[in-house]
Amino acid sequence: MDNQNILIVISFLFSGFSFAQEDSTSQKKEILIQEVRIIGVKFNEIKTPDLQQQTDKVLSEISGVTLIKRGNYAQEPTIRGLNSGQLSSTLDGMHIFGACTDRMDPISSYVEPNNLNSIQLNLGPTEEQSTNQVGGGLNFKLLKAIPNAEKLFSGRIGAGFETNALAIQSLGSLQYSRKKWALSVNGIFRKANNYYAGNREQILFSQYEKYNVGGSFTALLDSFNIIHVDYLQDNGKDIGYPALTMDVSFANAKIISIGHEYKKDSNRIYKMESKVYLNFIDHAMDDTKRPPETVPMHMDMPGTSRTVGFYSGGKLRVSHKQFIQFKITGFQNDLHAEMTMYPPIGKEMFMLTIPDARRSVIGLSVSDKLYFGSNINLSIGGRFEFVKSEITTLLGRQTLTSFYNGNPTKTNLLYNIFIQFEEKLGKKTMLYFGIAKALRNPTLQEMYGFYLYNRVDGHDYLGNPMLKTESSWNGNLGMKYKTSKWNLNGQIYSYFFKDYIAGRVLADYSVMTIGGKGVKEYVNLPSAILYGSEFTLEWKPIHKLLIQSMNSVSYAKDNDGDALPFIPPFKSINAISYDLKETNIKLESIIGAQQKHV
Ligand SMILES: [Cu+2]
Repeated sequence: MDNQNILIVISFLFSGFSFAQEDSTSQKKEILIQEVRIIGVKFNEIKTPDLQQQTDKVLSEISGVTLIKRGNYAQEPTIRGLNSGQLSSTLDGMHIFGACTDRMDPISSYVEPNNLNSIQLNLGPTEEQSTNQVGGGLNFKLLKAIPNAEKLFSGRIGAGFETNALAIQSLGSLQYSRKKWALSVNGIFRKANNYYAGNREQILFSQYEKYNVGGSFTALLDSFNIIHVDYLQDNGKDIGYPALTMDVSFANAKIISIGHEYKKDSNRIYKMESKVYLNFIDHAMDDTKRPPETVPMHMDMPGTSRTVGFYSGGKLRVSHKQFIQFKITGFQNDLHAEMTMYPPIGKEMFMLTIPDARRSVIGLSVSDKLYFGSNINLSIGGRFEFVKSEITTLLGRQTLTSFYNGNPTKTNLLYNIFIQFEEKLGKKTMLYFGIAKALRNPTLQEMYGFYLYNRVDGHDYLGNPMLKTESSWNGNLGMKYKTSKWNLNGQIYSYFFKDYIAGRVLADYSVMTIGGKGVKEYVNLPSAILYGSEFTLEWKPIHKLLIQSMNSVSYAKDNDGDALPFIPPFKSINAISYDLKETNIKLESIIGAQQKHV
């Protein structure tokens, strides 16, 4: 380890007038969790009681998730090294796409633990999938207002301080709960200065400031029908990205949804859930705060992303040993990104970097869960999806003609299938394995992007409307062991890709970005392989003491034996925590090996 860093986090959370916890007598109520719950498919449930943490910190504690850091803000989650277009990120089932061309704004940067009830992780196709992806995804479940709570008013306030970056945060939430309806609001403010790396070196341009507010309204129409209206707004400003050549002047998200829920245990279709939603993301990069000698030419680079969508799905009980789950999802996403360059001499230059691209998706997922005896269960399912990608403006089509002359509108039919098997071997041990085939469409950036600079390899990327879908065969095998004191889980996995999407150098193109090494175009590589392993351990030697260890390693190469990008090497997170009445003390260490296969 080159860098060692000790960070002291002090946070206070007062929830003197706390929420009602659980009411098992009424089927109308749900369990409200003050902690953020992390639910991973095939993983154990972890609870993080500290709502002051950044969402990134919560994500970093999930086995299988690794974050790409470009600064102290908006880290990009990857799942087993699979990233960006290979994953789906949803908020309460809603599709949202970042507006940044440099991946500065993953969806996780627009939500706070204060907004959330739980985080779901899917490792590949599962019954929870809402779009076709090869690498699974994350779903952030929002906290909802609960009618008929124990107290009319309830809430909490908190404040925190971190020694590194002199970061402050303050948060609050309030719920007003009547018999038939409830309203809750929550908010958080964060501000941080530059942080210090391990050797007390100040990392310039790592500051940030943000506020986030959420509102939730719930109404019980009758004993079986519930209406939800949710609103979330996240405004970040003056955010530094020390790993990139530009910062962000603002990154704003507005997310609104109206949903309906139906639950009746005695019915064959015992659960139905539907939602319509709209979200808008507005992002602007900023190079004006950097020293002039590092900015050869000033540029304005704003971008927007707008998504409208819906979903509707339910659960059906065929018998007490067979359950069918189904869901229709549809959405339309519009991306626009532009760049204006101001050369020291001469006229300014304007261009579209994402030339008004639109994606429309409609798909159906169906899965069937079967129980054989009390020890074996089997899940089998699939998804079919129709995707249309197009350019919506004349200026956009003109931009595209500089590197592609065919018809930019492309349609695709995608599918995936999975089968997952679980068997209990005795009372304490469970064996599981599964196999899945998944397809994904190239992203709008991969299809239509125009000179999108990637700092990691120093190349400008050109989109390729002729890209084929990427496909993967994925297998996993694991074992769980659980007693009152021990909880162990080990798993191995592999992904065999066909038509893996990656950049290939275009030799006779000149760079747009000053200082760039060259231009790359997205192509389909014939094949690639990714494999790895995860191991988690929890040990509770005495009631209040918990020792945890999370370990993961992965390896990936393409058909030429070259490394795939962003694959995490060995990582180990070890923690010891102790409960002292109302106080929890936790010591944690994170160790990462060096990635030598690049
Ligand atoms: Cu950006």
